[in-house]
Amino acid sequence: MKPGIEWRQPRASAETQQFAADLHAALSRAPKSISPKYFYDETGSRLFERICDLPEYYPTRTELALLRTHAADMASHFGPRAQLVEYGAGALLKVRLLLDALPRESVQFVPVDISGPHLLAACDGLAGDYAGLAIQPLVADFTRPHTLPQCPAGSRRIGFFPGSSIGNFTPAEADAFLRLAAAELRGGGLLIGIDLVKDHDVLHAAYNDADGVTAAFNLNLLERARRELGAEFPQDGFEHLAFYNPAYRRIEMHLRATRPLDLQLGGEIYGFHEGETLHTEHSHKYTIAGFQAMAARAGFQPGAVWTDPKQWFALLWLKA
Ligand code: AVI
Repeated sequence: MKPGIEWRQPRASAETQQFAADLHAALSRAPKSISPKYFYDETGSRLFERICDLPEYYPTRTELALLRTHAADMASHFGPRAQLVEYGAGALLKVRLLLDALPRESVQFVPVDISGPHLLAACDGLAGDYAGLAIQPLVADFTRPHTLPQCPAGSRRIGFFPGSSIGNFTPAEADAFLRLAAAELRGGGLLIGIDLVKDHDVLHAAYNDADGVTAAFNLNLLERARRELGAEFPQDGFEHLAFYNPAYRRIEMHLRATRPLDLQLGGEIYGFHEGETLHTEHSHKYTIAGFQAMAARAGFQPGAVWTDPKQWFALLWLKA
């Protein structure tokens, strides 16, 4: 290094700093638990895409089939012109099925996602395939107060929240999101995907696939901490645990210590006893009536419901 040139440690991104702070907090509380949003780094997002294609993981396939079959019927609830707001937009694949059912000039599409680079790349792809579609991406955390682009004159604001991602919220977070959405969609409505209560074996298999992709997805959270934050813990110190908790109607995912061990993070040491877990995700399953009641408390009026013959998944129209 040349004399006089100071070498500085590159500054961690804001997201990495937040991950570090949240992981310290997660490991300090009893029982230990962290937000599932930290699953989704590059590796985690790729693993999630693989999960969506697994034979055991029915939600993606079932929701796509519902959208393919009923998109025109769903779109008929939107009114003649729509500002279509997709919450947590991601790869923008499912919305294409809705867009295909709408006259292009009648829609302004507003995908909202916290990850700017991914959102803009997905918008480029969409713009290439849907020439003439008005797209106004918004980089924001949609669970927090944000300002949507003004709704074009004569249009209704329609929300789209597929994937049963709401199931990963705590009940308080789900309620807060629905209230926020009901307020900003007033006069329009929300089309939302929810995963339904069903046979426990089907649920268990969906989160314990034979190829271990869900296990890798879960374990990646701590591997990410190793890569990004320099966390240290024994290589085979944790194992994937996923089970249905009927009292809360949710799948719980945990990382379970295989033996007594220490996890070192930024100068702190966090002890785990054998079998102790870090709770990484809950995935709530709903009844249609139960979800509609929750939505009604938040300010929506329940409307049409589309579900598959086995009633494993549903898309709900909620009038705001
Ligand atoms: C994104 N979310 C709706 C998925 C779910 O089913 O709760 C995340 C997931 N976790 C394990 N497998 C898939």
